[in-house]
Amino acid sequence: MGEEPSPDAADVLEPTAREIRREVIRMTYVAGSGHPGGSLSATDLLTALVFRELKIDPARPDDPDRDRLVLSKGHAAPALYAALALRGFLPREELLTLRKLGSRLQGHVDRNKLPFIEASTGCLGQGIGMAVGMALDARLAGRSNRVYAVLGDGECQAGPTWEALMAGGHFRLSNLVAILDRNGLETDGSTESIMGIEPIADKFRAFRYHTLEVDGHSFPEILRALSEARQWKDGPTAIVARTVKGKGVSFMEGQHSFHGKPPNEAEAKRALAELGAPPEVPPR
Ligand SMILES: Cc1ncc(C[n+]2csc(CCOP(=O)(O)OP(=O)(O)O)c2C)c(N)n1
Ligand SMILES: [Mg+2]
Repeated sequence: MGEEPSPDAADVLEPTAREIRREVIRMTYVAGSGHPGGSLSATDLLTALVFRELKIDPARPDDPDRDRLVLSKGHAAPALYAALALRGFLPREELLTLRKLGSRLQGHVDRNKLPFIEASTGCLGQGIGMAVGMALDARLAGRSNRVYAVLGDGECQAGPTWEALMAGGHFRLSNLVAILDRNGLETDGSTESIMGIEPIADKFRAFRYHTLEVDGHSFPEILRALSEARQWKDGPTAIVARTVKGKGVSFMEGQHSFHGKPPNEAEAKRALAELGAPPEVPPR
């Protein structure tokens, strides 16, 4: 149902995603804290959104008709900051101020600090509720903008998520897309060993979401699903994106230990080399 993405979509987006991943490594290394694992798993999803799907314009951050993105898993802030910087919403040099006192780049996204951060998140389980409110608001105001929420799979263990999702289904919010970063891991291990969320796609379906499952690192699959969501008029869409925590850095992939731990100097240099950059880290 979704239109085929242009054949060059991956060729264009992959170098951008790689650049975002490099920035995630540099930022968390210099900050000495932060969440590289869940930033790297969400990078391709955020790249597809920020560079292709969303109707947003750095020159008009307050445009009421802009699409809204809610990073419900707000700890993946480094990936969103890097994507927004590369898209022209903030100076690239500012990225290295992540988590510094007085910086606009807080450890979790803050809507009062930066353009196009639509909701302050980080307290898991709250973002989808705000996204549902934004989608309802758009409908009531007669605007055609769309609302996208990116959730974590550990986050889905938080109860408010389900009340909000239920409202989205009940009100048949076809302008709402919930995207699940299904990396299988949370802070201390696998979601299924801590508090299982499967069968997660069936749960979304039961909550009246048109539910699609994709490889969250395949741009053609992500873009096709987003296109299908745009065409689906009979309620909200959920996209379950299978991802790898730490994607792109061999020693972080599939490791929950890098959930909230930055790379040390040697690790950062190795990660940058794997991501095709000179193995040089900025001064701390
Ligand atoms: C309400 C709440 N409880 C606990 C935390 C601490 N916390 C931060 S990230 C995280 C794990 C989230 O796992 P997941 O959603 O799977 O994130 P991802 O794997 O995408 O990084 C937890 C428990 C929090 N931010 N908010
Ligand atoms: Mg997870």
